[in-house]
Amino acid sequence: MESYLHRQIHDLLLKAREPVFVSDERLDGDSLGASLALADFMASREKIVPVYVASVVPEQYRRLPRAHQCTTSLDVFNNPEIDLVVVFDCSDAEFVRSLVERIPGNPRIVNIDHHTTNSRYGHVNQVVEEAPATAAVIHQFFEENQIIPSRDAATCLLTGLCFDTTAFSNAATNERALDVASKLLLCGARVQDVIHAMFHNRSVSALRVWGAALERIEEDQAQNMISTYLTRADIEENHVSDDEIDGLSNFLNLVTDVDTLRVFRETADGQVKVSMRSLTRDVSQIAKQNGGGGHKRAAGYVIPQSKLVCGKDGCWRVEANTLE
Ligand SMILES: [Mn+2]
Repeated sequence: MESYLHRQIHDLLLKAREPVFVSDERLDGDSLGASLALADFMASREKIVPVYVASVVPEQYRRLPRAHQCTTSLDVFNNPEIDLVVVFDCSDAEFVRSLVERIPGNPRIVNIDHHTTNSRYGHVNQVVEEAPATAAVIHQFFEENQIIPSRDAATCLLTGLCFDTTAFSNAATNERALDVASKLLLCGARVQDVIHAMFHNRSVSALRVWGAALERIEEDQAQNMISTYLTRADIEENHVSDDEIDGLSNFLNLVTDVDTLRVFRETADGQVKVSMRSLTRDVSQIAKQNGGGGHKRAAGYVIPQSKLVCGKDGCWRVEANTLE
């Protein structure tokens, strides 16, 4: 089935007159790397495809090949000629629907992903749950269609793979991840560019904010779980962006010896975002029950209209935001 779908997607891409690519709403190394690698393939076929991103490309990814093709402008959908929309690494059907309904025509939707919570919202759904990253699914697309990725495409795919596996260290790292990585290296993927994008991008201020989070870790020994908290004040007083805070849960997952961890963080729009990582629990179920999504071992959700409060006992909790 996967092979058939990869050939079908290849046909759709080559026949499309006005394709548009869409990266997941929560832009990360995988959603971006996967979409830019396929944008590179399209460029090799003389087609420059716009890649819609919901927020500006974070600084560390701006040097990725084809990053200049990303746009945050919703005007890109206001084109009746659009006949194909390819969505990368996105399990949120509602986000895709809100974008597609802006298109005056009736395009085909191709959904390429690896999240277990993906609802298969496309006309064509290439959702490979065992894949360590959407970038690995795109690599499979290249192989099935006998296309050798360019050096640029291989660099984008290796970025996605390294991001989702936290450089081959987390639970998503399977044999397939290492196999794909070795093939990408043979295609000339620039490892140093990938390492730079992944690790060499935290400011001292961001580390201070991480420090606050490390200091507040609460341990629940019975549950073999730790939790920590970051408020808006932590983030804003240190003048760091949300992009710089991302990665804290992956970092904790890399270095702690506990089974499960949760990072609670207040967002700019008055919600609390919860990121979870676990070695043995299926946290995607918890995320799903709370309206979020993700993978078995890495998932998250948001608690609407809420804030974080530290009680007199020194313990943090989530409280409903009341109108002041
Ligand atoms: Mn991914």
